Amino acid sequence: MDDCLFCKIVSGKIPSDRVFEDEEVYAFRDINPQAPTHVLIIPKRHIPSAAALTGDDAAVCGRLVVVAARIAQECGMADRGFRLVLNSGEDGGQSVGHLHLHLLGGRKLGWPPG
Ligand code: DGP
Repeated sequence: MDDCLFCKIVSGKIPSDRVFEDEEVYAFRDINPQAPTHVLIIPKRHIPSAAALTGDDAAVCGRLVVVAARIAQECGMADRGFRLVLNSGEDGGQSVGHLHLHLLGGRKLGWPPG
């Protein structure tokens, strides 16, 4: 997708602070961190949102979660805990139209979300 911000990050047209990359998944630090550790884990293939997911996306979605857990372990957050967030659509607070899983940790997180 030529006009997608996160596709441009995956292709390197827009710089990012990369944390992890494989054939399917890219992870990078959020530009506006909401916690001491705030990483976005995204599929390299353009998927607009959680609302657009189909059965064909099951494997890559599982991969996003596994990569997030691995990053959490590497950042030393596995014992104290962390949060995975997937915002979808306007009411869900999604501001970038490319599926992304937030990994947040390094502080006590409040609940419920705003
Ligand atoms: P959401 O609101 O769930 O759609 O989250 C989008 C996140 O993307 C938000 O936390 C800020 C982050 N973000 C937006 N633009 C950029 C960017 O250019 N670089 C990086 N690293 N993060 C971005």
